[in-house]
Amino acid sequence: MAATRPGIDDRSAHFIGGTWTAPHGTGTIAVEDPFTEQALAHVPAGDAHDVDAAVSAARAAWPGWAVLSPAERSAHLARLHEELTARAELIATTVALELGTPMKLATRVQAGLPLTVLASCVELAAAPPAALSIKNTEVVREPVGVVGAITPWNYPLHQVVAKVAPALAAGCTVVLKPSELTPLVAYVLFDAVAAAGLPPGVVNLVSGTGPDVGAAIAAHPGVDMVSFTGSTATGALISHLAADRIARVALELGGKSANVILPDADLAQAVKVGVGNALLNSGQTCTAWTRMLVHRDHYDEAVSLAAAAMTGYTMGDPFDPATRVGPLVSAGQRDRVRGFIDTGLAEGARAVVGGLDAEVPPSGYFVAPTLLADVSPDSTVAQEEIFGPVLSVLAFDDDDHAVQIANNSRYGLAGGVWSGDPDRATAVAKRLRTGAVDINGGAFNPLAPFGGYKQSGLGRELGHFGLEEFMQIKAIQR
Ligand code: TXE
Repeated sequence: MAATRPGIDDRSAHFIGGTWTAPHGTGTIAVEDPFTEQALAHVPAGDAHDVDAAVSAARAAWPGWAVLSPAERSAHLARLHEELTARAELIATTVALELGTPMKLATRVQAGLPLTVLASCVELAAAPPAALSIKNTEVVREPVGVVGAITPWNYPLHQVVAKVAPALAAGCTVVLKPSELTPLVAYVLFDAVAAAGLPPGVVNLVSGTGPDVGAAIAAHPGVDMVSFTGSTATGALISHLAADRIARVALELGGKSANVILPDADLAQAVKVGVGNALLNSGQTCTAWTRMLVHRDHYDEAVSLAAAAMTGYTMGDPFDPATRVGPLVSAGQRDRVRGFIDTGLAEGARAVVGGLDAEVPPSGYFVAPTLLADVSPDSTVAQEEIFGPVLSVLAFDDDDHAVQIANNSRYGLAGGVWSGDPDRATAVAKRLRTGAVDINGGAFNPLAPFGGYKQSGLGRELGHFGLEEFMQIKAIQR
């Protein structure tokens, strides 16, 4: 029996200066449901005029927002948290519809994570970093100003909240452009913004494409800082636009994380968690452990364990409770991922599970969970961010070799280390050139800094470090 699927309304306005505002032009964007492959709803295709209006509103609101006390800004964010919490179920269904995340995961992560992060920003806003005295100098922090936030589709509300909430907490005002593939959940956030009564202009939404609206935000002289999450190629483009006027940029980009399973680890547990991590959100996760590194002596056993674990990940309708893997976000993303699998096989990898001929549901942009063995560290599938349900298993000979393979990447976002010996695990973790490492599975901490080394980005999000990205440092000499 087919699962019941809720409907969703069209949206016809941007949110500028505290009110729903008609777009300058008449163009619209059809948002697709990646499971039904049908249009779900329409949103405005904004342009540079809309961006101008939103930046003016944010600039006008900034002085009043910046002079509020930390307690006042925290109280505003607490009201927003209440309003967003009241919409938790709507957030989960909206993301299940526009992205295809299975409902259980949509509830726990797509709705749960942004609420946790927003709650952490209520606290951060109330207690900003204290002034520091250095001899005759008082060092104080001030908000950067107007922030342009450009976000992707894979965790469409989390990525928005991880920018908007700390920016507001720091005393900045914001112009947001969500991904045109998944803009509908951002509209749920702005319903909450309107209901919470945030001062007009403090946070603004302009819906549209990257080249039309994103680029106009990144190039706008009234935007003091651009905070971007997305592909490394688009991140570089945005940096160039911002560089022309020396605007600050924060970039959260791609990843190719290694999950290093040392020979003294609990292999069954490490492989099971590793497979789950790689398949989370159909593999559309920047921190995904897409390279499983296993000691050569345990390689065959690890591949069999991973294969057994992977066959339990059932594909299907995100609204069917039995579904553990949803479709990819778009036909383009599905084709891109299939292209990588094709290249991987051509370069000598072996598909132990899944692959290009595996059966997938008749409707929806599915790629079957795929386990690639005999993957060489320099091959395309071991180097490029695939952003789909594809896990590669690689062999190493000793700890040094594992570290060398793990660091053989232009990315440096995250990683995992598994070992029965805490000192050995920590020693390896410290040698990985990445912004984060989880030992034996770790646990998510919303106050821990998040960000990348190398081409995975610039700056940090979340917690105290994330808050400080949105602040200037001033020295007052006496
Ligand atoms: O990302 P884009 P795409 C990676 C992942 C994925 C690949 C392509 O590997 O397969 O990127 O995804 C806006 N000026 N990640 O093409 O283009 C765009 O509208 C200004 C990793 O969807 O980077 C959207 O809001 N903005 C990643 C945002 O950039 C522009 C998450 C991201 O889209 C623009 C997503 C332009 N010229 C993809 N062009 C992660 N780090 O989590 C596009 N945009």
